[in-house]
Amino acid sequence: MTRSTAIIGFFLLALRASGGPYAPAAGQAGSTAIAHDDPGLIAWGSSVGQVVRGPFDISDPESPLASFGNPNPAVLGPADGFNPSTGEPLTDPNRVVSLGDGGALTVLFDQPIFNGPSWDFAVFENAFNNTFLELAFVEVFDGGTWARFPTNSLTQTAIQIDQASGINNGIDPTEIDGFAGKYRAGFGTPFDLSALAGTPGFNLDHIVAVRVIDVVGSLDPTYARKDSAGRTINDPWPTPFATGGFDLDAIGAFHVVPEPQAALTLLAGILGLALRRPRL
Ligand SMILES: [Ca+2]
Ligand SMILES: [Ca+2]
Ligand SMILES: [Ca+2]
Repeated sequence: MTRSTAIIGFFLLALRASGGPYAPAAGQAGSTAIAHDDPGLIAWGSSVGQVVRGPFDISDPESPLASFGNPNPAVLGPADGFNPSTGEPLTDPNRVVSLGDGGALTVLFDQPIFNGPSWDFAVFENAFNNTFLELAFVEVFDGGTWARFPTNSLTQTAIQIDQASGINNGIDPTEIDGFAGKYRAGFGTPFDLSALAGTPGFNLDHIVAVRVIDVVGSLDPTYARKDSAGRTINDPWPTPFATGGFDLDAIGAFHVVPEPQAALTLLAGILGLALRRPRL
C-alpha cells in the first residue's frame, strides 16, 4: 500500500466511524450474536454433505486448495473452535474446516429445521476478534430446492482488506448483514428462515441441509463476489494458506422437528415414493 492510499483509507475509515445500520459485535447493545452455550440451541449438525475446497488464491492458476480441517468431526456437534476460558480460536483440524476462496461445505441435520419464532439456526466461525472477519453466503435446502439468504455489505470498496494492512484490516459488523462469519469465535451468526418467505415453492419448515460458501473478498472484478444488491463485498483477501477462507466451526439449530414427527415425515416420504405411479 502506498502512503497516499493509506491516507485515503484513514479518511474513509474516519468518515465511516459512526458505523452502519446492522447489529454490532458480540457483547455490544443490540448485537444478535449467539453464544456457543445458548440454551436455545437444541440440535447441531449431524453429518457432512458435499465439501468443495477452494484454492488458497483464486487468482493463481497454480494455487493448491485449502486443506485444513477434517470435516467429520470438525463441523459436527456443538461449537468448539475456541478456548472457552479465553475466547481465543483454536487451530485444531478436528474443530474447524477452512474452505479456501469460494469453497463450500454442506452440513446435514437428522431432524429438519423449521421456521419457528425468531432465529432458527446459527453458524459459528473462528474469527479471533470483532473485525477481522471472514464471510460466507448461507444457503438452505428443503429436500428439493436450495435458497440463499439475502446479504448486505456496506463495507468500503476503495481499499482491499488484507492480512498485512495495519490501517484498514477489518470489517465493521454494523456494515454487514446476512453473512455467516459476522461474529468472533464462540459466537454464532443467527438466521431466521422468515427471510426466505416468498421463495416460490420453498418449504421453510423442512430444512435438511445448510451450506456455507466462502465469499471471495477480492475487489478485482474478475473474482469479486456481490451482495444481494449487487455491491462488491470486501473481505480479507488474499488468504494464501492451507487455513485460508471461511473457517466453519459448527451450525446449531433453535427449532427442529421432534424425532417421532421426523420419522413420520420420512415414512410418509417413502410411502409417497412407493405409491407414486409412473407418468404415462
Ligand atoms: Ca424463524
Ligand atoms: Ca473469503
Ligand atoms: Ca467445531
